[in-house]
Amino acid sequence: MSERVYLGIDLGAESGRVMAGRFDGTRLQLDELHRFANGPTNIAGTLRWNLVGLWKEILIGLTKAAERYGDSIVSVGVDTWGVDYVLLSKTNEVLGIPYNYRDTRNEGMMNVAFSRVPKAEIFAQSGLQFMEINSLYQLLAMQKEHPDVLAIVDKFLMIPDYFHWLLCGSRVVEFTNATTSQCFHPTENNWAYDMLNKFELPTEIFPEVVTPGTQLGTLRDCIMKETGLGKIPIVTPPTHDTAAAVAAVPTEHTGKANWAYISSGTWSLIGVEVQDAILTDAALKMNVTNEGGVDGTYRLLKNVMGLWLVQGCKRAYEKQGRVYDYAELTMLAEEAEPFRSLVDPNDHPFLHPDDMTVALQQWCKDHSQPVPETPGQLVRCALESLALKYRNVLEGIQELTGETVEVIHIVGGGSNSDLLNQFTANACGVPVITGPVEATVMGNLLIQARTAGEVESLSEIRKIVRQSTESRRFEPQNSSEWQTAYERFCQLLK
Ligand code: LRH
Repeated sequence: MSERVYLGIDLGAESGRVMAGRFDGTRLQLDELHRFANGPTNIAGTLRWNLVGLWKEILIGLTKAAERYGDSIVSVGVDTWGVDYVLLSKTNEVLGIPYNYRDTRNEGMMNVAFSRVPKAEIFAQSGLQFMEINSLYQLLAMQKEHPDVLAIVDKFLMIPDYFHWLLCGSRVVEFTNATTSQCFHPTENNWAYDMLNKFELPTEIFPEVVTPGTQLGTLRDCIMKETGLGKIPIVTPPTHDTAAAVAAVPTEHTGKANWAYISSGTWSLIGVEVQDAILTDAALKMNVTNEGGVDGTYRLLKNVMGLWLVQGCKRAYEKQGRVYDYAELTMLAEEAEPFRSLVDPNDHPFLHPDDMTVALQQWCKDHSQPVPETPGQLVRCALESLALKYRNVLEGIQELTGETVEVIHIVGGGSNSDLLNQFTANACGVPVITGPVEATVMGNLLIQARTAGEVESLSEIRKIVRQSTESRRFEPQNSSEWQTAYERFCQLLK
């Protein structure tokens, strides 16, 4: 079969890329066409996304795609992080500069929400873990601070949906990302209208929800002209990056929750794939989430703060003029004393501190532990704490499903950290299989290939990923030291 090319626009909180996937029917090979930086911009003390800047970079990437692959290009689709959104007026003007989920307007909004609709009811109608970053609390903050803007909103789109609108004019929300909003009902397969009404949010702004793999339209004429691309279809992938990554986990298991995944990057999303959302009291108590996946599956998972902790340390040192790359920080961590100090990575002070090193140090001080001083001590503290948190989350998830996890697949950029891979195997006591680093993009592209009729099923997608990439295996070591550390860690969790 001749090669066909799919384009994936993959935006992360730190960087974005336009990627091409060349598919020969058996293997998918990736080409990075254009990479660019991303991050929040401070606008009068608030954190916003520069979507116009990102769009400009995307157009550069699409132009390169047209130059390199021309008529072989089959379709294009966008994935990004979850929870954030764009509001459109009736005439498609963007209302307000879209917020970044770490903006402080969300602080305290969960408690405001619980005073209006009981927590258990919100969980029953959304199936989501309670995090102040969720779109629901962002919308409630907006209802409080900018009711005038909310009053003229015509459509709520999530970030990837907005880029799909830019590409082809569609005004729909894709299912997997809709489920990150905490506004989507986990069993009715529609927006949680009853709950939204109770919050007096305008329910008519929530558009039609489409499943991953839907063709949304074809490229706007003006973009064909600007980039040199043809009238290609816009096909929505699982637009939530984590959903796309989970679709591309190279597991051979099907149907059972006996394998876990960690989609590892700025966040670590750790969980299992289940066939239906788990909405029990125990799930509510554990504060786990049911996010939508491909083919009606659910991702029963929890957000762990992830490599954000290390990225924050790196940034803090840079501000002081001390520049380290990740390899150096990892080497220093490897040399540092084990289990000197541990933190709960999900504690609020780590969500958006001014200086991550100070936040980690303060936490250790507050919990009567030795204060990590050197870069090695700080990064070791972060990585060991992440691995221990993974175990803690997995124990809860196994209780909920009643199934034992036999292997953990780590995918995404974080799977490049061998130290964290080994710590994860040690802490959790099961083998870890790593890769692909590019799971999100692969999930994005292979769902497009399925829409084009080149791939049949989710298990075939995973087989193609196995055929296209190498994985590595880490066996658990030092089990008694990690057991002692875990007992100490559990004492530190609130
Ligand atoms: C990871 C991610 C995660 C969300 C967060 C906002 O990139 O999509 O799944 O919770 O960003």
